[in-house]
Amino acid sequence: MASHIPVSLIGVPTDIGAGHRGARLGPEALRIAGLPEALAARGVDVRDLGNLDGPRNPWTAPVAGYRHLDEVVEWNRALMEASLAELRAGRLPIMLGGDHCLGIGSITAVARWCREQGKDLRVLWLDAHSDFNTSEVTPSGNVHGMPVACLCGLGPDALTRLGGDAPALLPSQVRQIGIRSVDPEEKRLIKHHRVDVYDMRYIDEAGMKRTMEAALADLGPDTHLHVSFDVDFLDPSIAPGVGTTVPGGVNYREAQLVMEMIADSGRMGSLDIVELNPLLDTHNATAELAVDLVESLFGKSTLMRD
Ligand code: 4U7
Ligand code: MN
Ligand code: MN
Ligand code: MN
Repeated sequence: MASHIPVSLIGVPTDIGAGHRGARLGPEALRIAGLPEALAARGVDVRDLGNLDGPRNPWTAPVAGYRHLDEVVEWNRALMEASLAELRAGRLPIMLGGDHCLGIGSITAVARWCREQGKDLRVLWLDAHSDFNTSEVTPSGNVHGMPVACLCGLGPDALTRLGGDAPALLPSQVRQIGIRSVDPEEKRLIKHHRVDVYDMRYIDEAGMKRTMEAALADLGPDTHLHVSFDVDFLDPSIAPGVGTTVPGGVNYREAQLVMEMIADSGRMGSLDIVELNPLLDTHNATAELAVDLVESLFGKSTLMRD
C-alpha cells in the first residue's frame, strides 16, 4: 500500500458564502459517510480536528456587491490559520466544507506555506463554475462565486490580503476542470486573466484522460498540488446534494479517473471538499460518493493496480 503523509480533517460548518443554506452541515455528513474510517483503511494516519467555530449566517442581502463579507472574512481567517498550522506540522489538511468561499482561506494558507518552503503550487479547481466573479459583476453577491478571483488578487483587501501578500496565486497556477456555468462578465475576466479552463466541451472532445494529462503536465518534483473539489463538478444525476446543480457534469467513471490520475501524480498536498448540502441530498448518497472519490485520491484503485 502506498505510504501517505498524515492527514488532518478540518470541518468548517458554514454556508456563509452560498446562495442556499445547508452546506454548514457538510462536515457532519462527510463524517457520517465514513470519511475518517475510509482514510484509515487506506493506511492513512488521520486526525479529525473537529469543526472550526465562526459567526452565524445572518442571511442578509448583498452590500456593495457582497453578502456577509465580514463573516466570510472571519471564517476564512480562522481556516487559514488552522490549515497553515497543519501544513507546518507536516500534515495534509483536508477541509470539510462548507461552501466554496472557504477556498480563499484554505488556498491562501497553502500558498503561504509553499512560499515558506520554496515549493511551486498548482491548484486543480474541480467545479461546474469558474468562481471568478467580483463585486462589480457578480449576479448574486455570494462570495462562493468569487474565490478564484480573490486568490488572484481581484477582490476586497480583507480577502485578497488574508495571508499578507496579494495575490496568493497567479492565474497560471490554476487549472479548472468540469466548467459549464460561467456568467457573462465572469467569462470576460477569465479570458482576460488567461485562466486555464478545461470545460465540459473540452472533456467531451479530448476525453478525461487527455484532459487530466494536460492539467497535470509539467509538475516539478517539488510541486505542491492543491485539489479544490466542489461537489457540483459531478453530474447532478449522481450528486444531487448541492445547491447549484448544473446539468451535463462529470460522470462516475470520469470522476474516478480524475481522482486516480491525481493520486498517480503523487503530488497532492492539500484538499478541499466543498458545497455538499445534505438538506438537498438523498440519503447521504452525495456524501458517500464524495468519500468514494476521496478513497481514489488516496490510491484506492477500482482496477487491478494495487
Ligand atoms: B460555487 C454564480 F451566478 N456564478 O456567482 C454566482 F451562477 O462555489 C454561481 O462554484 C456561483 O458553487 C457558484 O452566484 C459557486 C451564479
Ligand atoms: Mn465552486
Ligand atoms: Mn460550483
Ligand atoms: Mn455551489
